[in-house]
Amino acid sequence: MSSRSPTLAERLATKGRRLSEDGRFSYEEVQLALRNRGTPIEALRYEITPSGLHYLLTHFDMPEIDEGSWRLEIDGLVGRPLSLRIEDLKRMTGVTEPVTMECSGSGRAMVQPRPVGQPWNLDAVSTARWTGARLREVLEAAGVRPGTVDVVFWGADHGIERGEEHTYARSLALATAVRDEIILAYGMNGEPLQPQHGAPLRLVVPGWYGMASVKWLTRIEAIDRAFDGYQQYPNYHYRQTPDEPGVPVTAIRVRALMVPPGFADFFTRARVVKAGRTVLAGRAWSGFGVGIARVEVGINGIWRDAALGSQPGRYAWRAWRYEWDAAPGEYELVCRATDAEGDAQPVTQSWTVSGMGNNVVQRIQVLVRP
Ligand SMILES: Nc1nc2c(c(=O)[nH]1)N[C@H]1C(S)=C(S)[C@@H](COP(=O)(O)O)O[C@H]1N2
Ligand SMILES: [Mo]
Repeated sequence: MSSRSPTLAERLATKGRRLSEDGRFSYEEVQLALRNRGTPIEALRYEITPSGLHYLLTHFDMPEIDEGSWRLEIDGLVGRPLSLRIEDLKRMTGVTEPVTMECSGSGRAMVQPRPVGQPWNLDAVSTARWTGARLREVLEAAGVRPGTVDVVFWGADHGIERGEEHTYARSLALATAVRDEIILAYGMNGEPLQPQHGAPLRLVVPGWYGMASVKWLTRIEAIDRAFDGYQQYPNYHYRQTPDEPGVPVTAIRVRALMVPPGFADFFTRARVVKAGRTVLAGRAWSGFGVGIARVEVGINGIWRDAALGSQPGRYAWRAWRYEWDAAPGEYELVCRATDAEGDAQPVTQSWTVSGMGNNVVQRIQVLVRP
């Protein structure tokens, strides 16, 4: 039997997602982790994440866009196709909304066996104040025609993912696309949108996992069928086996995170806390604008309710805190959120082929010293 190593063309045509065989992180995963950074978990302190600390997830390269000649085309099943400049969008009714965005892959690095891909720990979540025009107003101006099923949002970035060459694009069903909260954003935290977050214009779909919020928008297309571009299908589906159709990834799943107390060990991130009164604090959120009903803190297996605090907007996270009288010893701290619809975070992790939607509780190892 002759064996030769695959050519580059063969490697680029490889489909499907691999599982890590030995649990070790590969060079490619480290490379992705460096390109797509998370928010340092202590930045949960800020109700609005400073822009430079907002997590990033870019599948391919940031595209090169000349903002002078850039246009947003609105076409397909519309009565009046439009070609808009940023100034045209700025003349429409402006909205600013704080939105918590989370990547559906957050938590993937903790899944066993681990699906190989962007190896997020728990750091792919941030909150920004997005400013822009309402998508609804733009769709009304273009006159979306009857028979429209999906509205497709085309980015400017192009590449190959698991053997499929495509331009990044996602769709929303028409009934979703016309919802008031969806923003065509040209501003972030009071400043112009930066290149890594999709300048000059991105979609922001509050309450959905981040993949829906298409960056570097160039075209909005109304079509008479369900869109089946790679990032819509097969990607972003929950599956137990690679061959099943799966369930689309949509709403952010309920989660609470805690700012790790005390100080860190550089390598393990384990914590050292001085005995006495210690404030445990963090933020909790859920998808589709569903509020947070409860946050519990587990201290070596004993659960207590945390106090809920401020929430800057319907689609943004909510603060919580708990005062812990820490006695010397070794602890595992856990936090768990329940939303207003009764969905609670699992204490043991779920598994999917893609490692998406893993909202298992965070666990922090703490040494309390006298
Ligand atoms: N055009 C385009 N839009 C995109 C992506 C992308 O790679 N290309 N990544 C998506 C994913 S998976 C996430 S989680 C969010 C991340 O947005 P951010 O990088 O501004 O935090 O953007 C989404 N929009
Ligand atoms: Mo994502």
